Amino acid sequence: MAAGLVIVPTYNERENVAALSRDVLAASAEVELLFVDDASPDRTGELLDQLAEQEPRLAVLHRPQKQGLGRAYIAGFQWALERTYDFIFEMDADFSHDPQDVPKLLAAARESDVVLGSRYVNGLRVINWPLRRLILSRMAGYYVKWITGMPFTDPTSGFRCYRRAVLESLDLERIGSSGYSFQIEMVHAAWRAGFAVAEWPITFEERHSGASKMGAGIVREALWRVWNCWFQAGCRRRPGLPHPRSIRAS
Ligand SMILES: Nc1nc2c(ncn2[C@@H]2O[C@H](COP(=O)(O)OP(=O)(O)OP(=O)(O)O)[C@@H](O)[C@H]2O)c(=O)[nH]1
Ligand SMILES: [Mg+2]
Repeated sequence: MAAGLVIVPTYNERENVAALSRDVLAASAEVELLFVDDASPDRTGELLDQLAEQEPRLAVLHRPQKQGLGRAYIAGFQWALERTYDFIFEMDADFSHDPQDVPKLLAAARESDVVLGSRYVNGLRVINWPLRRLILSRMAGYYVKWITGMPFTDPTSGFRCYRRAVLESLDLERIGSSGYSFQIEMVHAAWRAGFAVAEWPITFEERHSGASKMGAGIVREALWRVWNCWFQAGCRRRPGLPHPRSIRAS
């Protein structure tokens, strides 16, 4: 079995999945792919089943209804932990994340517990995004830093890699977010537990095709979830002591 599993949640991504899976699997021989589809009305799930029949490095998890990105990832993480993968990635289906970055994140994850693909570390690398999306994303980063104390520039990034020990150690059932704030909650849980989190520069591009699922509800959820993170951390704004299973402890 490969060292890494790239988990890609999908909802109406029919135009993207074939090319994405081809490019990710070609970019790194060390990873396999898991798509988690929430019964997409455009029948992305059926197409994925056809792709999986032809490609042994590709698997599909079907869920009966749309339950948000967070729930899809938790199901994907559990699937990964039932197998032997050491590095577990999150990645969007819409080509906002460059498949060529997968081996780079994997290399960085060998030196850290969590690697966040960051659009804003050492400069700004976002292509074709409307200004209001960019402002929202940057504001989210500052808001998270201000409330939780986490020093990362891009805590909402959806392109990242976790070392297996991190996902095994966190109580995944306690991660309550369904939308974007899932990304914030996950990195906060790892940081608070004392895992080493690194940021790795990535270039992010507006989706090539298909529609965004971003909406006001996702922003509202993130606004209060960040306060909830802080509260659950005992109102502390510091990282935890190094976790015994952290790479720093070995
Ligand atoms: N399984 C599943 N996947 C989802 C759900 N919502 C979003 N996704 C997937 O999560 C990834 C990110 O969603 P996007 O719609 O690209 O959201 P976004 O990146 O914030 O929006 P854009 O920047 O406009 O693309 C994509 O691969 C989506 O197909 C969901 O409820 N269930
Ligand atoms: Mg997107």
